[in-house]
Amino acid sequence: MPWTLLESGMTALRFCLWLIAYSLGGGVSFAAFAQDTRMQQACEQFASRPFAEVKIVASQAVSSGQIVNLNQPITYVGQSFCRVEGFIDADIGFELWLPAPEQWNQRLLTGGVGGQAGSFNYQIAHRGVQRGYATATTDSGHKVADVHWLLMKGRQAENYAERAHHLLAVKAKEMMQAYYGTFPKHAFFIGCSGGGRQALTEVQRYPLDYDGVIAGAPGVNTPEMSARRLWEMKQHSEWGSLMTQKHWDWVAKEARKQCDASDGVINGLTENPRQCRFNVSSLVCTAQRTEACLTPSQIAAVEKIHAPLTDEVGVPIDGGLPYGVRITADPLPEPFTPGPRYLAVVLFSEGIYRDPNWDISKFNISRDLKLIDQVMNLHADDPNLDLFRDAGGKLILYHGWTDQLVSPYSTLAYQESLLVRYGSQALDHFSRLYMVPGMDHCRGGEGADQFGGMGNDGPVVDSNNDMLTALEHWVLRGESPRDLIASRIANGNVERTHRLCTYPKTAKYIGFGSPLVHTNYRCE
Ligand SMILES: [Ca+2]
Repeated sequence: MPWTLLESGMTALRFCLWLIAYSLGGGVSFAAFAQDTRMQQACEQFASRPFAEVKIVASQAVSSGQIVNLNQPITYVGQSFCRVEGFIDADIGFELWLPAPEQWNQRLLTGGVGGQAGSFNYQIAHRGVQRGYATATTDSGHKVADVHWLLMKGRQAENYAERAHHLLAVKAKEMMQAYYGTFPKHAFFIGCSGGGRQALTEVQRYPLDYDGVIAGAPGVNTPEMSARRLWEMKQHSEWGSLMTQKHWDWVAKEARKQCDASDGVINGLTENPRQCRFNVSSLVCTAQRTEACLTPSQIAAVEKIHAPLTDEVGVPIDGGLPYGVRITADPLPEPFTPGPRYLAVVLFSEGIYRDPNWDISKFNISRDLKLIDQVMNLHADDPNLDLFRDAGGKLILYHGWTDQLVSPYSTLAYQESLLVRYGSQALDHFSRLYMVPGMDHCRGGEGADQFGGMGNDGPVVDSNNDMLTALEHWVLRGESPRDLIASRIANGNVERTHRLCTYPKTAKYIGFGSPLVHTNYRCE
C-alpha cells in the first residue's frame, strides 16, 4: 500500500527534521527515518480507530534496533513495527505487532500460550515480525496474577477453552485490514503444550481462522491428562518414600539405556519406544544384586504409573506413558492449599468444586472427570478436519518421545483417529506428524530439539531445518514437507543433528559414519 507524506499527516517541523536526518545520514538513514516516522504517525493514530468489541489501550511505534523490555528477557527487535495492546470483549488481553507496510509479508502469525495461559507469547511475536509477519498473541482471557481465574465471574473458562483465540483471529485480521488496507492473504498459528491444544482447537472448531497450523505436544485430551496428573499425585502420596525422584530418574535412564539399541544404533536415542520391550523386572534386586536395583513393590509402582490408566470402575482413560519418560514424583499438596502450579489441580478444585481448598485426596476419576466438560470443553480430539482440509489448510503435529508432561501416546492416538477417518494417502495431503526421539516437553532432553517448531527459528531458516518454513512452502507453494533436520545446540555449538521423519517412518542408521549426524540416517 503506497503511503504519501499527505496520508501520513507529516507536519512542517517533522519534515524539517526529516531533511536534517537526510543530510546528516545519507539516503539509507533517510529512508529508514522516513519509514519510521510514517509508521510512528500511522501507529499512534491507530489507537483512536474504532473496532467493535475491541478496546485499544496503547499503540506505539517500535523502531528498528530498539530494545523492548517485555518483563521477560529483554528482546532486541531488528525490525520496526507498531505495537498495539488492548482487550477484546473487555477481558481478552491481546497484542498485535504490525511491521511497516513495506516489510509486511501479507501474513498473520499467532503464537499460542501453554499451561494456564495468562501471558503473551512474545517469543513468537518477535520471531514473526523478524520474518515480516504481523503477529498476534492473547493471554486467553485472564492474567497470570489472576491465580483464581476460574472463580472469576466472567467468561474466563470459555475464553480459555476456545473463545479468546477465535476472537483474536477474527479481530486481528480486522485490525490488519484497517492498518494495511487489506486483509492478510494467509494466517499461521504455532503452539505447543496448551498452545498445541489451542492450535488443534482452532483447526477443529474454527477451520477458517488459519491456513497453516503447527501443533506441538498438544494436550489432545486435557481432561484425561489432568485426571492422570491428580491420580499420579495421589499415588505418590500413598507410596510416600517408596519411590523418590532419584528412583524415577534412574528408571528412566535405565529404560533409555536398555532401549537405545532397539532402533539398530546406539546413539543415546530411542527412535520408537513402542518397539522396545523394556522389562522393569530386569531391575529387581537379587542376592547378587543389592545396589542399583528395585524391590518388588517398587517395580509394581513403576509398572502401575506407566500402564494405561483406568478409572475406579475399569473404564479406560488413557494409553499410559512410554518408558524412558521421567516421572515427576509430586505428592498431593499438604495441607490442601493447592497453588496454581498445575492446571489439573485448578480444573478440579476451582473449575468443578469452586473451592481452592478442595480436598484433592477425595478425587475420584469416574465421578470427577466428566464434570470438567460442564465447565469447559478442553477436548481437542475431533478427527473431523474436513472443513480445514477443504479450505486448503495444512497441519503439522509434533511430539517429543520423552515428554514428561503430555504423553506422546495421546498425540499418536489422535493420529490414529485421523488415519482411520482419512487413510494415510489422503491425510498426507493436509496433515503430518513428526515424533521426535529424545525430546522432552516441547523442547529439551537428550535429542535434537531445534527445528523451528514452537519458539525460535531453526538453526537454518529453510524448509529442511525450520518447521515454519516447511509449513509456509506447503501452504503457499503446495510443496509437501519432507524429513526435517533437527539440531541439538549447547553453548552455541551444534552437538548433533538428527533426521525427523514423517510418521510412521523412523530414522534408520545407514551403518557407517557418525551416529550424531543426520546424513547417516534414512527415513524408512
Ligand atoms: Ca538408538
